[in-house]
Amino acid sequence: MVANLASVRDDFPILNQKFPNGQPLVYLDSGASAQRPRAVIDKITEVYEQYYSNVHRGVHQLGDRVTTEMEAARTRIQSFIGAASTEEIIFTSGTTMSVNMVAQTWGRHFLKGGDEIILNEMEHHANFVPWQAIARERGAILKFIRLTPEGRLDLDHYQSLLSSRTKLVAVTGMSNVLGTINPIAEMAHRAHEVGALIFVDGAQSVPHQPIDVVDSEIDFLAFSGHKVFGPSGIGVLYGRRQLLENLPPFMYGGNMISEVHLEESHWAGLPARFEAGTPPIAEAVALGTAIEYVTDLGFDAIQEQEHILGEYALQKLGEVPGLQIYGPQELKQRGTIFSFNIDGAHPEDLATLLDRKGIAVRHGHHCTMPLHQHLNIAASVRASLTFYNTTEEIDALVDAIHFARQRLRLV
Ligand code: 7TS
Repeated sequence: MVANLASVRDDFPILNQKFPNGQPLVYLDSGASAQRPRAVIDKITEVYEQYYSNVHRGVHQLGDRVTTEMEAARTRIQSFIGAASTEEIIFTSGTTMSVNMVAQTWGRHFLKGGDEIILNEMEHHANFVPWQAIARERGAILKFIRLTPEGRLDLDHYQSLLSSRTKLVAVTGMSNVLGTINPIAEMAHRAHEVGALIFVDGAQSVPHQPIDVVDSEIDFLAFSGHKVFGPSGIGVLYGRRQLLENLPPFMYGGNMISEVHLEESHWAGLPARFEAGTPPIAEAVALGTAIEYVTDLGFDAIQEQEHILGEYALQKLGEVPGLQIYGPQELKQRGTIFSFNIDGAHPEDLATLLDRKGIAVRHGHHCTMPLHQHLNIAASVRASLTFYNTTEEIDALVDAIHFARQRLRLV
């Protein structure tokens, strides 16, 4: 591990456990949900033990303190993603809600029949189905950027799809299956040249790469707390202020209004207009702690460690007979998400046998059915790594794969 990450595993209590059979946990499923450091767990306890109450309501001291803490989290998130203002940071329940929020507000308000939305087959269903649904409702048309054989977006094809009919490009920063890192700034620039907006699904990219929404010209960005070492049930929607100001509310109720009369109501300003009801309070506060943790580690150190892991995983997995890794084979175009199949092995059998050795991986379609259809496979096994993983864990994965191959009589 790189120097300043040497003790990082000790920050994550769950990682240092052994199963009843004595096997240590090898957690290779951070793409589904990452683990959280002690600081985040402690922060949640601190909220509940010391100042829990509702936010943005009473004048009492607890309410004041918890509101200050939640707004401090918002400020941290703002500077973490380079947003111009805290008013552009909306707490949601996660990426899925963030996408639905924009699809249901922007989409319903601005999309007309014949307008086009550009998607692609590597998107997670969360950044796919909401657009499909609103497009159908509004009579808009979906266009799909072709994937290259190695699982990257074909940018020439993207360019050919862009026109004055394009209203939105929805794209993931990093594929949750192929690991592909998409050229967001370049894509945003091209979208803006035809007057379209770009919606970036940062669920997988935000935990691994620095992002600057202003420099990269991102209009909307979504990400989830639980994948960025924070709590589940909380996430973020970033929207450029001018866009958010022109959107109708998503949900109606408390906190999002300025005045309510019997026949009509008026909406609060940003970000409250999009935060109806009581939010996940401790989760929002602790998301700020998770962001602080990542910021303190620094993306230089995180990426250095992930580079070591990525090179090692590509090499070691590549040596396993009959194993095919999907997505770019070169690390500079991908993150540390490795989905694979082994000739003759069913992914579920493989994942089950790996679990016997204490290895936690995911199998299935990973909520990317169009991608699996494109790859002509029903399912895959996925090992997703992050900075707290080690090369020893990759060795353990490979050993367990050999064990599975024997059990499945592939050797
Ligand atoms: N977008 C991407 C790229 C994702 O990987 C996921 C979750 C989501 C959106 C949805 O995030 P949520 O927090 O709202 O659920 N991906 C995965 C996964 O790959 N395995 O489990 C969840």
